[in-house]
Order: sequence, then structure tokens, then C-alpha cells
Amino acid sequence: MTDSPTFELAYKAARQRYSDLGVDTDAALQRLGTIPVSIHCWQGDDVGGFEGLTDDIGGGLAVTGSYPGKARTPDELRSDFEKALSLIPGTHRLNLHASYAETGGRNVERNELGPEHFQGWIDWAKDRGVGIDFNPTYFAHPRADDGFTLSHPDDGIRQFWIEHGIACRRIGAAIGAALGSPCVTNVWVPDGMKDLTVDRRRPRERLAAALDEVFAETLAPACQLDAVECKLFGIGSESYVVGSHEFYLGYAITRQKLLCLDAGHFHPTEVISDKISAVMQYLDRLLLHVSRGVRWDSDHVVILSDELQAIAQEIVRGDYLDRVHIGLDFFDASINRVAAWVIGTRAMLKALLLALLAPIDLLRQFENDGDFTSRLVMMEEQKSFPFGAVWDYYCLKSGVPVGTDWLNEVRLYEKDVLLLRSSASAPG
Ligand code: RNT
Ligand code: ZN
Repeated sequence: MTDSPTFELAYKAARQRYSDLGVDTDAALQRLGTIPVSIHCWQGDDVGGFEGLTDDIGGGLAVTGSYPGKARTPDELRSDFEKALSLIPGTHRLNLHASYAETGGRNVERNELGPEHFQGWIDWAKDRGVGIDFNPTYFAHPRADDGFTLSHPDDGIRQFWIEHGIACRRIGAAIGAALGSPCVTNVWVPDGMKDLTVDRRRPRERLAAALDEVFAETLAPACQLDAVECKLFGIGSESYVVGSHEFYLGYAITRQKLLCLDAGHFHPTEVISDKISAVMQYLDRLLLHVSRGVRWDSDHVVILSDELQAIAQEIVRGDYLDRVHIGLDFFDASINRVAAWVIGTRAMLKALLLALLAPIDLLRQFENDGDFTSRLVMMEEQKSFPFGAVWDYYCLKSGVPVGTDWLNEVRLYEKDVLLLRSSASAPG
């Protein structure tokens, strides 16, 4: 087994290699430690939530796999999430959906939800020093069954969903106030059509008007920030999505909202990394749903892919770390769910570290000089720089397992906790 002094030694050598390129590894690690990743609660229970309204999550979302041990209660979910946090370096946030309300067994309509239904989450977060972000839930509900919510042609149904949005912003504000850190409340609606539609205009007019009602109340940005998330298509909304990219880009700019870019919500060869510096010309803040689409918006667990590295590079190189909120959005039920959180979040942090370690001054100089040969050589050579030694050292210093050691802890947790969860032992 590699011991701590060996990791320290490896780091020392790596620090020297990087400093030869003008890169300060200590500064990079210090910066990395200040970047929160908003980790989505819904990887822990296959986007189930605790309302029990439907078996099907709807909304054109699909979670595949039946790995044992999914969280069935808020306490189980919090315990699993804490296990994941203990294996991830840094201080991060929880991204919560309205469908994870704790109503004490009572049926509370979504338009009647209040901060009191999230007190358990708030107390827990306060205790552990994590921030919370929030999302109204516009799916997994009988009134979302026909695929329309905020743009629904029926006034009553539309009004119900408007009230849900209003309620969720107030919950977000209460969360932000309680935790002393702004809660980003992100609106995503599934609204769209499976087949060709003859009226693309009116649903969009209704959506814009409904959103204006949702956002009518002024809430302190120190507590609550609004985001809107676009999408290209979903299952059952292949031909038309009301809240498309152009729709929400225009909405976010004109209403001064955050735009949410989900990595899986564009054409398969389109990447969000290239969109960051474009939309940031016009927006104050951006929210990312870092995901991994495989052929479609499949929400695979995030890995250290080229695109993930490009996303991190764009955030770092554009100097956007204080204006871009990094959230994760994936759900895979075919592997251990705690491991999925750890894999995805560690990958995100690795990508950020790689970006922080790039000899960007040198690369910029090559580019400005028109020396594209040196630029390409440096980009390639830096790939085999001892990044791993810096990452290992960061994990060591952060008090989390180095390398694959974290999996042993997940395996133990699986044996002692997750595998004991079966339908027979469902808590009352
Ligand atoms: C759906 C959106 C949305 C959801 C979550 C659960 O395509 O990406 O962000 O994944 O709200
Ligand atoms: Zn998303």
C-alpha cells in the first residue's frame, strides 16, 4: 500500500514539474477548495422523491437499472449522501427537488408546499455546513401526465403549476436565508409534443407569461437566485419542446435570470463548453447541469471526458468561477448509487483541477504570437504531466481516501446498510 509520505514525495516532484511551466500547484489546490459543486439528491433514489404519487417519474425522464439499496426515506437519502460527501474532497452543496418534501405522511399538494416541509433538510444542512439548491418538480404528478405544465392550455392546470413555482421560490428564499448562502432554484418543465405540432407559438407565449407570474415576487438575491433550464427533446417530446434553448436564452437575458445549460440537452455533437463564453456575454450568472449523454440525453454518470475537461477549462479560463454555478445531473440505477455520486463529483473536481493546472499564460502567449505549433505541442504534453500526484495529494490533505480506496468504504456501506434495505424491511 502506498503511504502518505510517498504521496507527499510524489506531490513535491509534481509541484516542481508544474512550476517549470509557471504553474503554482499550491495556489491551484487552494482555489479548487473554494469551488462548491451542487450535487443532485436524485441520483440517490432514481429521481423517486417521497410523495409516492406515481410509479412512473414521467416528464420524459428515464432511469434504468435495478441495483439494490436505493434510498427510500429522507433519512436514508441523507445518510447515503453523507457517505458520498465523506469520500469527496472539498465543501459542496445538495441540490434538492420539491418532490423530496417531508410532510410527515400527509398529502400536501405541490402548490401548498412551504419551507416547513423542508425543515429536516435545512437543519441537516446547517449541521453539516452544506448549502442547498432547489427545484420545483414539474413531473411525476397526475397534473403533468399529458406532458404540459406551465404552458398547459387549461387555465386551472397552468395556474396550479404557477402556484407551485411561486411556492418553490419562497422555499428557496427560506433555505438561502437559513443557510446564509443563496439557493439557486432552477425551473425545468417537460412541456412538449411527441409528434409534429401545428402551433409552436402559443405554448411558448403561455410559458413566458406563466414564468413571469412565477417570478413576479421580488426575493432577495442574497437568499434566492432563479434559473431556467432549456432542452432540445425528451422521451415523448421528440418533435417539439416549448422551453427550447432559444426560448430560455431570450427569457434569461430579458428577465435577468440564470440560464441553466444541461450537457445532455443539445444535439449529440453540440457541446455546452462552447456555449459558456457566448452566453456569458449577456448573462450575469450561469447554472450548469453537468451530465453525460450517450447518444441521447441518457444522464450517464459524469466521467473525466474531453467535454468535461473542456467545460472546466472554459469556466477557469474565462474567469467565470464566481459567476458559474456548477451542478451535476445524472441518474444511473445500474451501479451503486453512492459510488455514482462519488465518481461524478470527483470527476468534476479533477476536471477543474486540470484546468487550474494548465499553463494558461504560456498557451495564451503561443496563441497570441500565432505559434499554433507550440500551442498544440503544449496542449498535448500537459496531458502527461503528473496531475494525478497533485490530485492524490489534494485528497490526502482533504482527509478523503486517495485513489480507488474510497470504493472499499462504499463496499462496506453497501454491505452494512444498503443491502439490508429490501421491500420486506421497508421502514414505516
Ligand atoms: C431533465 C432536466 C432536469 C432533471 C432534474 C431531475 O431533462 O435535466 O434538470 O434532470 O430536474
Ligand atoms: Zn438538467
